[in-house]
Amino acid sequence: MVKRSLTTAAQRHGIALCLCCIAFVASLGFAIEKEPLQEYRGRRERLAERIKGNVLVLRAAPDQELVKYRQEPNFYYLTGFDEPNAILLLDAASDPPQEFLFLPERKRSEERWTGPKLGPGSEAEKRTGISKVLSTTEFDSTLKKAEEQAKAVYTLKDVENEIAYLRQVKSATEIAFLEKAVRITLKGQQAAARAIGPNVMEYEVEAALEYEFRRNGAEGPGFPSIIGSGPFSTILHYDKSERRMQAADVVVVDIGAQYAGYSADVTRTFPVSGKFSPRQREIYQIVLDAQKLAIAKVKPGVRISDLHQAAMGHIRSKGYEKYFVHGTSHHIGLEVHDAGDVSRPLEANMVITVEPGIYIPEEQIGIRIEDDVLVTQTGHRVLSIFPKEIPEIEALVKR
Ligand SMILES: [Mn+2]
Repeated sequence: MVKRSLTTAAQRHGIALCLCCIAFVASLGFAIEKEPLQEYRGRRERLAERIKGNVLVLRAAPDQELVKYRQEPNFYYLTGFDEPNAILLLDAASDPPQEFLFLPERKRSEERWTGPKLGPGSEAEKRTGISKVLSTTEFDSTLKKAEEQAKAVYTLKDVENEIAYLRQVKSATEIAFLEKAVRITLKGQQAAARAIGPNVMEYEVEAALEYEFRRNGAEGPGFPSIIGSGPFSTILHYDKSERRMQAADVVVVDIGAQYAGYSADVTRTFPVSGKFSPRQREIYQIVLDAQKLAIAKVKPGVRISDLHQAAMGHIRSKGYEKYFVHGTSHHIGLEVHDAGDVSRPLEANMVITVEPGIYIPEEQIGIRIEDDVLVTQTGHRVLSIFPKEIPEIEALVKR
């Protein structure tokens, strides 16, 4: 029984302090890792430079009930702010440019459902590093004032390419987040290999690897896990995981953990029995050699189309051109198929996948091998160091 009447003022004070502590911990201690605030500020400054004379209005993703909140990636990239219904106003018509973040006023009754939110004011200014954090009720009048001297008012659509250009080259912290996402993904691959076997359901493999994701601190999969065996090994984005694996199958495991908002993307193809058939080995080796040729090409100045030509050239020379039906590379980052112009030559600190594949539906053989590769000043560094030679892959399944 709660003896409310016996609570002294001092105790009430203590309880209030205690609740404050919980709120404090909830808002700081358990938040996902962020980059240093000056990193986000630097991006806003670079963007302001690119849209000089104009005003930009960017809106955060709205809240949805019973759906895990995901901030709009461009908004997150510029602010590191992951709560709904905020508005960023970048006034690049002023000299120097000014920036405002507008937040809804806190509503204590709603916070019973949502947990504490950041409201306008000095605490938000400190936590976001944005110099003015005002109430959303002040947005209209602030915009009106900024508009007076601006050439145009831009929205996300107008600046998407500008932001994508910045997003393609990763900061040191972004690379660290991606490395962590990759490390967790590799634990998932290991768990997948352990779980694979004849008569096992694909969803058991999915459960085993996603368990590793979460218990190692990932937010979850960055995209629906692909565990495709037998005929489904040839379906590129099969994500149902409903099939019972058969001893003669290969199984494509294309997965990526998301850490601090950043998603890895690593694929291995395993023989369900622990041993490839001669025909599966033959195809596997072609894909592996093609992948190695493409990875060897990665360095600043090279284009993704050059990597594709390297992989495709090898696959074509073996007569399987028509079975290689997708691109070889894409950028990864806040989105697993990250934003940006794919024809832009590679630069240091970009992170891409290299993932050729051969898919022969009439033989129910699909093989894809995918690694995540950091472009360095002089060449590249493979982030996803994980077995991929035939004997190694077989040994992983046999355990
Ligand atoms: Mn991929």
